[in-house]
Amino acid sequence: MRQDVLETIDNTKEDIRHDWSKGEVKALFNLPFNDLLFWAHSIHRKYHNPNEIQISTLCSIKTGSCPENCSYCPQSAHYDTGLEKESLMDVQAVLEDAKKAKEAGSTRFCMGAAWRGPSDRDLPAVIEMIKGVKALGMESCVTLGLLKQHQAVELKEAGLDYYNHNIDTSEEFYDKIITTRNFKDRLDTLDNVRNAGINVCCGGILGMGEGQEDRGEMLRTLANMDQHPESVPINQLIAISGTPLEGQKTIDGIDFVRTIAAARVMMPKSYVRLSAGREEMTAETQAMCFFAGANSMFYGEKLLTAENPDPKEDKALLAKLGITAEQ
Ligand code: SAM
Ligand code: DTB
Ligand code: SF4
Repeated sequence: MRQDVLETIDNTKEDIRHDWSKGEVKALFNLPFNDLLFWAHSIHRKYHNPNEIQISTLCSIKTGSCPENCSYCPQSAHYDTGLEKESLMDVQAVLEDAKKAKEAGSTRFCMGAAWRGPSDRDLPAVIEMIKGVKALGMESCVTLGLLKQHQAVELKEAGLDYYNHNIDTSEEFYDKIITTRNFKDRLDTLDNVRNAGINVCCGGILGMGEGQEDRGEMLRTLANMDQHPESVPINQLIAISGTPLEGQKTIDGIDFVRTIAAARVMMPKSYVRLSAGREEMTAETQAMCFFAGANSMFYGEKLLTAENPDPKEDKALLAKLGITAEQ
């Protein structure tokens, strides 16, 4: 590492750390782009195969009419986004989608529900879905909103592998985006998930009008947890018509890649997922994200309700880059 880089950041420390200071993270983001990319890619190669990525597929098991007011979300009942609301999907229909995802090469099936949190009477059906996905030989993931401790334990007993629950942004910026719950509510759920022994999937969204410092602080919250989230989804905002963020300008591609690189440096062993927003990204930006340390993505025509790139195009992109899907 170049001497002037060493002067701003003590990278003689261990790679896996939980004590990032605000100043260190700022300095990391302020590194010349090539220095940051070189560092991130070196860490990436040390802990992962740089030519392999993990593939997940999403399924919206309960769509729309969510009581929360997340400013980015098409599923919030607070905004008119023209989305058809639906009741909880039938277990068999979910498992048919999971089977198709497996046949297409996906190893993890992630089921999302537009709830503030599940009610105890919703859980038995979700548990059947988790068991069915496991029986297909896939990893299971659910994202159901705020979760109580006893609910997390029930999901673990059902065999759940991952729970997705994003902090979305920095604590400082949080109330500019959501006011129906606070940052601490999210952290409490993450504790409940961790205590139940479920793998944590937690990340955020870039391009909501936050600054570079907010991006750094979001990653600092994740990296300073006692255990890093096993999976860190980084979404680029999809500005949905009807939501308060509909007019938001797309984040600069270099700033996006910079954040992926910082996530890789700060959480060396985690899977960093290039998540929502790939539809609007060039192939070059995505390639740079993979170089910077992204090693997972959502595959399939749809995310939860929004469009994802055509699977054929994704296959062609990965083939062009010589990247294969992890089995
Ligand atoms: N209701 C649950 C919750 O909020 O945890 C689960 C589903 S929610 C749709 C999952 C995540 O999707 C959000 O935390 C957010 O990070 C991401 N997301 C939602 N809408 C998005 C958008 N328009 N652009 C980018 N990411 C989005
Ligand atoms: C995550 O971080 N991104 C995914 C998943 N976790 C659940 C969801 C993206 C949703 C994008 C908007 C939509 O499809 O409705
Ligand atoms: Fe509801 Fe989740 Fe959308 Fe927020 S992000 S409105 S909690 S579905």
